[in-house]
Amino acid sequence: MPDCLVICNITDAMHQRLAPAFTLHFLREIEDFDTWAAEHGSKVEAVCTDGHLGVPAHVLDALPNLKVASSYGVGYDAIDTEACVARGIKVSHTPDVLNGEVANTTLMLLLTCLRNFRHDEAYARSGDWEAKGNAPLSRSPDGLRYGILGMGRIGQEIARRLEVFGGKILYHTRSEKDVPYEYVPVLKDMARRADVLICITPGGPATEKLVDAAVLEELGPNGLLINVSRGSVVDEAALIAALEAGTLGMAGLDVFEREPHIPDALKASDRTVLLPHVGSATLETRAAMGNLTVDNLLQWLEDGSPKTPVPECAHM
Ligand code: NAP
Ligand code: 8YV
Repeated sequence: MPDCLVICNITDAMHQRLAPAFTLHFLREIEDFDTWAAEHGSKVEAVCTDGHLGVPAHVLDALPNLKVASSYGVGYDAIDTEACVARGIKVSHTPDVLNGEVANTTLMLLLTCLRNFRHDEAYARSGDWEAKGNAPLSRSPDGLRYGILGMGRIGQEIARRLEVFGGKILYHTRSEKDVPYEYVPVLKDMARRADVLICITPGGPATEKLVDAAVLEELGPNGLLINVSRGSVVDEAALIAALEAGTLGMAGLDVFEREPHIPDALKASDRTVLLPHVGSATLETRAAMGNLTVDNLLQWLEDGSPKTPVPECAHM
């Protein structure tokens, strides 16, 4: 049986399917990685990881015969695909099975912000309703202008759900898509025209700080930023400054620059709703992602090709 290094936490279901096919090594159980790698590193042909941990450079370097890296998540910015392709390592991820769930999370985050449910829940629970009267009014999602940054698998699922609000849906990507929404070639222009800006691009250098101080300024004092992509896509310092100055209305965030760290300024602000990167985190969706992560490794065992390689590895 080939050896597989498991970098991330895996579920029992994943473990049960992997154990008969691979000799499993768990990174979290290895006390001294260098000593372990000197003895076992050359035997390892597969790794199982996730979108947060990726494959750290020192791990990649210590596995000279690595052939496949299966990641439990769709975003793979934590994996150096260029280095993997150069070494002939096939990288796979879990597209599509989480589209609906991440879109659901996005809408819930958006509605929680607009309708001020964080405040209202505390108001009801604390007895303030009885003591002080009705809670303040909030904003309707109906008829707003929604700007979506990223119109891929998940962006399109978010757009479809937003249609029920009967507003205008704009999007910005590098290339125009075949979708029934208005393409806006310049991000700043879209931010100026939108009430809500939703980020759902991949992370990595190509999207780093795409949402900067200038974009946030265009979104404006009544604007709402929703980030469910990666923390790196938004300039967090500029976001904090805009929220503190009141030049941006509000932010709903599922992702952060240095996860799991969340800056105190974002935690203290009453203009934020914060989630601990739970876009896909339901039992059902994580089971589907876990199955696909394992399918990728098992299919690689069978015919040398994972089922859902990342685009950079599709030709290999
Ligand atoms: P996808 O199908 O590859 O779509 C990505 C979209 O982003 C495409 O429309 C792409 O269009 C656009 N894009 C890429 N680079 C861009 C750039 N520099 N400027 C503007 N647009 C750009 O990916 P997906 O499956 O929808 O997933 C998107 C991302 O969501 C993942 O990579 C991950 O980071 C994030 N995610 C987060 C969670 C969570 O739990 N919060 C869960 C799942 C996924 P162009 O190529 O034409 O630019
Ligand atoms: C996961 C995600 O939380 O799929 C992604 O890109 O961000 C989330 O679904 C993450 O990958 C950890 O596995």
